[in-house]
Amino acid sequence: MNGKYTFSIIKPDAVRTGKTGPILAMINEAGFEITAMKMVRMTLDQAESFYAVHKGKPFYEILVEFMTSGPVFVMILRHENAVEEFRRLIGATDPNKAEPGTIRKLFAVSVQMNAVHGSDSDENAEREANFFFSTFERF
Ligand code: IDP
Ligand code: MG
Repeated sequence: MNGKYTFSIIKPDAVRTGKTGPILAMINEAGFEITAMKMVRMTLDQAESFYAVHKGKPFYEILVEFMTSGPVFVMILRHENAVEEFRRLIGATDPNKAEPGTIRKLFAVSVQMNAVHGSDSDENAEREANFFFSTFERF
């Protein structure tokens, strides 16, 4: 896993509480280049499809509900070894287990409302980027 791109979402909790700016600043300071970005309100269909790998897990339905509860920022980020480096920057899924100084440690309010999404593999980064962006929207 050493691709140059990853895909991220600033989740509804963080957008709603005005954390978009501080999170983008951290992403920039960590050396990631934003190569695509837009604000969207995910439909139920989109959220179900985006999180289809989690279908059947106990948190799936509330996750889908949460992710459609307000607008999010979706983006494609470029960096050497992007997937792994970005996962390091955001920290563990559960903010209580996230390293100090990570985005989730600083901005997440719970395991569910954990401020940001980051792809977990190059394959998923590509799939998730294509889910939201056409080639004309990528720079
Ligand atoms: P990740 O976002 O760190 O890759 P995943 O296991 O892929 O974590 O889970 C996707 C998202 O589902 C998490 O970011 C979080 O919002 C939510 N989630 C995961 N586990 C739980 C849980 O145990 N309770 C509630 N929500 C969860
Ligand atoms: Mg995941």
